[in-house]
Amino acid sequence: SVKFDWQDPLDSKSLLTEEELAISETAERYCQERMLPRVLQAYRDENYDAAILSEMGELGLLGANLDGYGCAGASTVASGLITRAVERVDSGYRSGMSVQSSLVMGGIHTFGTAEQKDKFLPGMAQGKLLGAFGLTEPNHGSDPGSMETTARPHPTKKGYLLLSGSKTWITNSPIADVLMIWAKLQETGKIRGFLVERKDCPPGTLETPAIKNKNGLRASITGMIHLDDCPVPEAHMFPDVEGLTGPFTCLNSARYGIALGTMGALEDCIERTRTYAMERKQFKNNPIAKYQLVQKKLADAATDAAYGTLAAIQVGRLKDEGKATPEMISMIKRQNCDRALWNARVLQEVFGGNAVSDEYGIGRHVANLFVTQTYEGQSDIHSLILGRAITGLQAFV
Ligand code: TGC
Ligand code: FAD
Repeated sequence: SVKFDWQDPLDSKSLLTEEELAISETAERYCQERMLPRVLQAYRDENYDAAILSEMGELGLLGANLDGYGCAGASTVASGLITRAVERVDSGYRSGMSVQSSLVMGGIHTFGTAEQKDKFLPGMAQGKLLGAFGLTEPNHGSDPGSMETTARPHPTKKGYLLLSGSKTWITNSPIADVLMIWAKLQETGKIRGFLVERKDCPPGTLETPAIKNKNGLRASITGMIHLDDCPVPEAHMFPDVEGLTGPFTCLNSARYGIALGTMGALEDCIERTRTYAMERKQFKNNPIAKYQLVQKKLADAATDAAYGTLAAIQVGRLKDEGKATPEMISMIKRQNCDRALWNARVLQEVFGGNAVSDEYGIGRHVANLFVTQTYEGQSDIHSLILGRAITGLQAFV
């Protein structure tokens, strides 16, 4: 007879292919066996272990939905199942891989020349070459179209441009070998994408200081990027893409990964809360899991995780068929991040005073999930993207 499975209430597994199930299993095993044991200390020390990316590379988990260059060529849903496995452990670890896989590798794969792809993608797929994605600036976050970073022709060196400006809140920037920088061509004012290689930057032209003392996403490394007349060969500019379409196309993939990823974090919150509530006894030796108010919290969270997962699988399928719109991705990114954060905050209550101890893990997810609601388009910005699509009226300005 068919039984209700509280860990997969709407049987999302039945929608997955054999290959997707196998990739998901490999990712879950790696994350639980190799990542989970180090996350608490990493979070306490605010220390990102870059070896994680090379370990994931060895397992074929980076850029998994890309074809060629040592990538697995799997489906969009498969890549989302990997982010879900990683984010079940920690959103910061998922951040490190989202930037590598979706933003930087995905951008090079979509917009790069044959030479750029050959040069960067195989090393990035192995996690030996690390990437960062520089869009946000100190004065322009939700509105990247107003960016101030510029690229001007090199006055003396033919075939080179000079990049100047600052980017902030950039995941992986302090450790990245390749920095994808979005800047306006001084001549045209149009946004273009550049691949800056740290090893080729003369001293003083590229600085990437870490941003320390974060109160969320502490297992991920975040920093700034300062460019001071940093020379970059014209051959490292994406040849054809112009305007915000470039960075936003990369963001479509990364936002998709976050939508399924946050469901992993929420599922971990549910599992931790259920375990705790079954063991913790109050009032006549009853487990607190027996009380209706606690059960409602678990029911709400399990429902949101199940709905969010199904919606993300549907959008992933449409994406592979070329039928997904950016608004669909805004919808699942916004909804899944918001519901994961809301439920995690409510489930935290079940732990009573112990919620304050980092050993229970729930507080770490709550702090991380605030960040997921903020980056790659804050939820209210996604509301406005949806509102514009619904009414035809834009409310940004
Ligand atoms: P708008 O007029 O809407 O669009 C400008 C041009 O861009 C095109 N476009 C898209 N193309 C592909 N995919 C999308 N999702 C696209 N959205 C827009 C659009 O067609 C247009 O093209 P064209 O040819 O007509 O010029 O531009 P706007 O300036 O009015 O934009 C407004 C808004 C709010 C939608 C946009 O600026 C926005 O999404 N803001 C949020 C910023 C954001 O998401 N930043 C993310 C930074 S990266 C990051 O956070 C990484 S964290 C990673 C981690 O650690 O996991
Ligand atoms: P602001 O744009 O100043 O927004 C502040 C508030 O105002 C938000 O609530 C927003 O919704 C609201 N708001 C703004 N405009 C409007 C409007 N028109 N109507 C209504 N409300 C509005 N960026 C990168 O480029 N690469 C990265 O790798 C990266 N990694 C990150 C890692 C971390 C840990 C964090 C915290 C951020 C990262 N970001 C990265 C930056 C992130 O994308 C931005 O923080 C985000 O886009 C919001 O921009 P902002 O912080 O400047 O906020």
